[in-house]
Amino acid sequence: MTEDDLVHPKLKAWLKQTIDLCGPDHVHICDGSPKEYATLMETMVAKGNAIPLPKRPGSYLFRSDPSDVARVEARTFINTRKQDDAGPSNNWADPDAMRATLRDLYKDCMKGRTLYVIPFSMGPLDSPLSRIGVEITDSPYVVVNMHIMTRVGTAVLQKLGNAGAFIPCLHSSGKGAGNPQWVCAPMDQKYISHFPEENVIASYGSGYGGNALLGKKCLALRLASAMAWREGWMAEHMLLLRLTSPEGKRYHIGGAFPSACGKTNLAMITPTLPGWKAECLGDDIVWMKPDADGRLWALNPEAGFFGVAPGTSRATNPNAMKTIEKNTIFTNCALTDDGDVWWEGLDREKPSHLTDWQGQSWTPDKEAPAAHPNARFTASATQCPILCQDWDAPEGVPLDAILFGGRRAHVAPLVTQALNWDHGVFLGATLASETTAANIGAVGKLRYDPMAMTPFCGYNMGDYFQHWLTMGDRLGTKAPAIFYVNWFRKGKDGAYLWPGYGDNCRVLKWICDRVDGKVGARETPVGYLPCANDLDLSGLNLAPGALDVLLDPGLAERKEDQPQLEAHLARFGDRLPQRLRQQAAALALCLP
Ligand code: GTP
Ligand code: SPV
Ligand code: MN
Repeated sequence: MTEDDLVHPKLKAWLKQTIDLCGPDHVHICDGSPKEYATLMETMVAKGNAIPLPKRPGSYLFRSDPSDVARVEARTFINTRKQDDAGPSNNWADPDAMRATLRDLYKDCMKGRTLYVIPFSMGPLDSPLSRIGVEITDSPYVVVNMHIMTRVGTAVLQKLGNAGAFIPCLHSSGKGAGNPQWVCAPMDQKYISHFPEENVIASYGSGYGGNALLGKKCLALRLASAMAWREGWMAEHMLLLRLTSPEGKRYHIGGAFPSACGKTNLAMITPTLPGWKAECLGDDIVWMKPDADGRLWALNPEAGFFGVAPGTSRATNPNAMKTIEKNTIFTNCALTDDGDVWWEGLDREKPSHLTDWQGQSWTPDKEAPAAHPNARFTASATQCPILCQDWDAPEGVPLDAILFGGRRAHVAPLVTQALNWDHGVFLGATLASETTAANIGAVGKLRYDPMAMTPFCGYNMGDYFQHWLTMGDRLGTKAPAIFYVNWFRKGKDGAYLWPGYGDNCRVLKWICDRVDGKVGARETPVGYLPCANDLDLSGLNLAPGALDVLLDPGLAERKEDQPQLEAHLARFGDRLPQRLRQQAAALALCLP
């Protein structure tokens, strides 16, 4: 297929304009076929960009430039006409000024390269919730990743016809001659730019993950959250799973945790409690819409997993390990001498010799990790052994519970249930978590990350809070129950108090039983907490005293946190809903 075969006048015009601006040598319209994927991989192997992994059929390792290893929140922009509409949690730029800046950068940026046109759908093609995007990129690495992460190809163009709506997503790795293995621009020239008022994305200068695979965070979260606000649905940074009890009752649970805080792991959980069965529907993004009866239906718009490699092992996440046995793209993992990938926390002894993520010889005496902490795998959802058969049902699945959670060494208990929807929104709005390597910046620093959406909300977060409240009003008694979880509480010795992973099903069981009104809890100012004997801890050996800490509402510590919490909420000024002010005031009154 060539440009001339395109029948959509708007798409054709945008492509022509982009060719004129970026000046590529060739143009390739992607059909999404396995042959296209294989050909691109062969070319990248020939150039030394992709390293075939003989131990894993159809799998390849890529190494990024050492400066381009994660999302770049500091270079991510929401361009609205009024700055206040982007809100205090986003970097803002005037749309016209941003367009001018980008035009200069994009000018002839694809000289000597091929321009790829990727028609893709977020969500199954037959779903009313789905949205179509077209990504133009000069990175073949992006093309192969998009093949896995989204639904790419000719069927998408057919659905578009000659008048269908699509979201233009322009990406270039940037001019820089620098690293022949991985092109990218210097930090101050990277722009991950969003125009929510026009539904346009423009990304320049980074080839990594969410900066470059524009269907993911840029479309399915930043633009989609703004669309959802305008149109009465929700786009959230959530995993989605189905849990079936020993009695055969199904529960659908969505969970919003910040980046690298456990969504993929919970989405693929292997429950340690006998009789409980988990099935994965999605690990990063959920789109949700209420039906006429007031139930909230949830759908994963992606088609693959772009998961954190370090920490993934047969012990912690056997389902992910099976998912990535073949046909997987690995980025910034270490390479073993016999041609397999390796990372810190993999269920094996440290090899005596590796090639690290930067291509250097590595031995265990080295201090630096062999894999980058944000090393990732890209694998098709269909390879997950516990993928739920309804994962691509066009209407989604009805949601029973929503979890918020983060990485918090102190304060936050193992689990609390919100007292009601408003209180749940308050728990989400005050989610605090220690930062991770998923963004370029400080790691381990506590920050407020409302609903795990700080980097992904495409509009004023005060309005976003109001949207959550409004959705609750609409859902009424059918609204999912809201919980706050923390797998990461630490003891005095700095070790995790809770085993996590498969044992998190003990918390999920309590959650399901709460949804059914079957199990006890005690009411505290921060929500309903299980009493020790409300949790099924059979067969678990917690350290002495650990449970007391895990189930402590942490009121004294919260008192210390109160000034920061108030400052966090105050940032949203008069866009902070009155109902959340009331929640904060109610909590303050209850603290010692
Ligand atoms: P993004 O893809 O960045 O959005 O991350 P995510 O939320 O999907 O996080 P993921 O499940 O990949 O987990 C990130 C890291 O946290 C990995 O190193 C995991 O091993 C670790 N982790 C996940 N769940 C648990 C848990 O229950 N307990 C502990 N201690 N660590 C966990
Ligand atoms: C995250 O950072 O939340 C991710 C990885 O899921 S990325 O796609 O790079 O955003
Ligand atoms: Mn994520």
